[in-house]
Parts: sequence; C-alpha cells; structure tokens
Amino acid sequence: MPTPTSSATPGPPRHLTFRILHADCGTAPAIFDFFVNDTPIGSAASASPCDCSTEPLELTFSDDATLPPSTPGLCDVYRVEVRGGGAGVRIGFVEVSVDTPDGPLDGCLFDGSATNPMPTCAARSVCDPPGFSETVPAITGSVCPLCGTAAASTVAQDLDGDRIGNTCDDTDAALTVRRGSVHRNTGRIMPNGTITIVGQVQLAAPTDSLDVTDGLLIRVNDGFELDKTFTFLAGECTRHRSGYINCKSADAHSHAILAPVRRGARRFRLSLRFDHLALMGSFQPDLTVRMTNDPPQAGEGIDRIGVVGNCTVTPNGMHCRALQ
Ligand SMILES: [Ca+2]
Ligand SMILES: [Ca+2]
Repeated sequence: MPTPTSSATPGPPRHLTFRILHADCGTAPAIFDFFVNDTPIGSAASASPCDCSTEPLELTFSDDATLPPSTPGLCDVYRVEVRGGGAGVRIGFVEVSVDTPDGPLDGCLFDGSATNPMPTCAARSVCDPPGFSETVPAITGSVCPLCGTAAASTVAQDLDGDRIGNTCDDTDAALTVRRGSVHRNTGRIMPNGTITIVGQVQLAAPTDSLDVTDGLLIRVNDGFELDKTFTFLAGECTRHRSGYINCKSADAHSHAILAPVRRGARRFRLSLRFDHLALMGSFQPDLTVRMTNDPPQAGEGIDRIGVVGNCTVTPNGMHCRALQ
C-alpha cells in the first residue's frame, strides 16, 4: 500500500503559477490576493475588461523569500481571494501549476462554478461552457504529490483535506455501516460462510463520484482475525443512468449495490453480500468495511472507511448494528 512520504523536514518552496480566467465588470479593477497554506504570497490587480476574454491573468510566484517552505509528500493548499467579496468579477476558471522535484503538478481549483463535477480549466472564453460565476469571494484547492502508479488528476486531490493526497491517503472519506453480519463456514462439502453489510455512502465533494469503470475493492475486517478482500474487476460493475451501481463477480458469489436514495442523488444505499466463504474461527467486534474505487487499489484509489460496533457474537458468527 502506498504510504505518504511526509517528513518533518521542510523542503524548498515550490514555485507556482496561477491562471485566472475572468471578466472584470466592477467600477474599479478587482484585486486578487494569493495564499499558499494560508501564507499570503502576493496580490495583483485585474486587467481583464468586462467581456468574453480568452486570456487568463497569469501570475508566477518564484520568490523563495515570500513563498512558504514545502513539506515533502504533503499537499499544498492554494487560495485566491477577491477583495470586496468578488462583487463585479466574473470568474471563469482558476488553475494553479506547481513545480515540484517530481515535475509539474496542476490543479484546476474552479471551472465555471464551485459545483462543477468535472473542472478541467481547458482553454476557452469566459463566456463558453462551463461559464462563470459572479461574487465569488475566495477559491481554494489542493495540489498533491502522487503515490504509486497514480496518474495526475487535476481535481479534488485531497478529499478529506488532511494534506495527504488521495493517491497516498488510505482514508479519504467515510462510509456508514448500519448493519453487518458474518457467518463462519459450517458446510462439509461446499463452504457456506457469508458476509453481509448494509450502509450508506455520501459523496464527499462536488467533484467526488463513484467511478467504478475500473472495478471496486471491498475489504472487511473484524477486531480479531477476519480480514477478507473482495475485488470486482473492470466490467463486473454496471452503472445505470440513474446512478444505480450493480457489481457482481463472475462466480456470482460477490455482490455489491450502490443505489442512490433518489435518482441522481449524491447519497447511496450500500449493500454487500459475499457468500460461499470458507470463513474459519470466531469473530470479535468491531466490523470495519473499506471500499476503494478509481482505481480499485487500496491507498491509491478513493478509500472510504466505515466501522460498526454494537456487535453480538454467536457460536457461528457475529451480528453488528449501529445504535442509531
Ligand atoms: Ca487526504
Ligand atoms: Ca486513497
């Protein structure tokens, strides 16, 4: 599993370039203030008129005296504030490009609106889709080092904001486990152990999604020796237009369903069932469920974790149910 390579020794500042596609329709030129990890690094006045500009304001910061030191392995948080609450300023996109020892890293912090699920900061005019937003007082986002073989993503690089990038973080978001049951194998010929989980997944950010194109990984642990990992391969998960996701292993022994609470909702009912399992031994609280997608590799993907306590241990299994 990839691990963050954070260290207490600060590294040299990372040089960076902000690009702000905007139109200034105020009575006086807007002033932008720039920050790295809450440290102010400079300001600039808007030079864009109130039209469908295609030329972003571009500012490079490379003065080691004003940039804060970087921490190897950790994300940096970039913020641009528009003085006066952003009145009269139409923001098309805000992109930041960062020079790191491993090469340039880009982040598209904003593109059209704060709820755009797919910001790309592609070259365009302020007026072209996905358009612009007015009266945006501040825009914030992270740019993170990568772990493993992960490909650079321009968006939502640190879902939980702990400054460990999604590809290095083994806990990116939470899921809720409402009920969980495990039964050990009692079959003499065919294994008949089972694990069933019922819970909920709430997407963690506007850019968060349940992309199961590459499959889905589920890991279930108890407080003792139970540690089972189930992998749904690419093609074993189907996503319907309503947002409903259905995964089924080729041997039909593993099932996962993520059903939006209503069409297009960002909250999903999770149900998992794994059967024909040769589970041995006894079980102990608590029951922990980890779900990883995009890609379905623990650590590198989006890892959502949930725990249920309040368990009853029986001779052949354990049943857990959230108290509320
Ligand atoms: Ca993180
Ligand atoms: Ca992760």
